[in-house]
Amino acid sequence: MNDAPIQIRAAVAADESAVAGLAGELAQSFPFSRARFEVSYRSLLDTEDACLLVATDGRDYLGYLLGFRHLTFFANGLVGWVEEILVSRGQRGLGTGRALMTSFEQWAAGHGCAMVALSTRRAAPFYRPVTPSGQSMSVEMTNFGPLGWMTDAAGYRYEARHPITGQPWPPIPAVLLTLWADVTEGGPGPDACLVNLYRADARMGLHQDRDERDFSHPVVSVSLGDTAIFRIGGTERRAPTRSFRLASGDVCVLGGDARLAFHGIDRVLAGSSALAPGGERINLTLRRAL
Ligand code: MD3
Ligand code: FE
Repeated sequence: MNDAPIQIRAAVAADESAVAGLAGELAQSFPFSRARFEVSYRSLLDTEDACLLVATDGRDYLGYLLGFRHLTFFANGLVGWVEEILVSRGQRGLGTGRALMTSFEQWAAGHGCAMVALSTRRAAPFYRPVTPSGQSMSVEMTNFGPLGWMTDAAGYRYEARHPITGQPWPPIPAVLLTLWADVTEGGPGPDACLVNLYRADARMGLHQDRDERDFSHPVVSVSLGDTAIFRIGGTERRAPTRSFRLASGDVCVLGGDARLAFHGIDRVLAGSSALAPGGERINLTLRRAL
């Protein structure tokens, strides 16, 4: 293990073989062709609107990023687009991907781009869950982590796979694991992270979170995008409730007596944040399911 700092730089001709090795790791939809790679690599190095970055630790190649800038109507001009980003197996979770993205964001900003976007084709898509009573929820959901919360006709539970794609949930992002460690008092880390998406008129009725095995572990919630009107009461449904606003960036730790409190989202104030254009709120809840 080499813990030399990660270096990001523009790729040069001499990086060709190393990048070919990495690109072969990423290829899934099309069989990798070394001959075609060579032609593309050389052409990309001479393309003004292309940005090819390599990450190294001074000894090994850790990953690469291939991005472009192009004109659009929706952003009134140039946007940056990440076409390919790969961190070598065995080098993941160490910040290389973040460093590549940060460098590309700097390149894009310096080349007149209004924003940077990337494809999430293999990410776990949001879906609309159905309650055991057959009601479709207004909140859309997906999960990160070894386990994800879900509901369907068979009931509320944690599952290892996405109910629509059958794929394992993507890993919990490292920043969220760090956040959990920072705001909780030791104990095991989260094994599930429910992601709730509130678009126009979505809400969540008053409920308790009790599908986890051990209620002594807290739930940590992160709110992003539009502000929500959050309601929380006592451990009995009929107990009085109080309302709070949950704004973008707010983090709540629900532990102790609050862990089994009834709570819900009455409504979302559309347009209160510019984070998610078009009026959206995302809430992430980190949990220990097992
Ligand atoms: C209080 N989510 O996913 S987050 C949920 O904003 C959920 O999407 C809401 O309730 C949302 O189950 C509220 C704040 C929160 C999360 C978990 C709690 C409050 C909680 C668990 C126990 C008590
Ligand atoms: Fe809840």
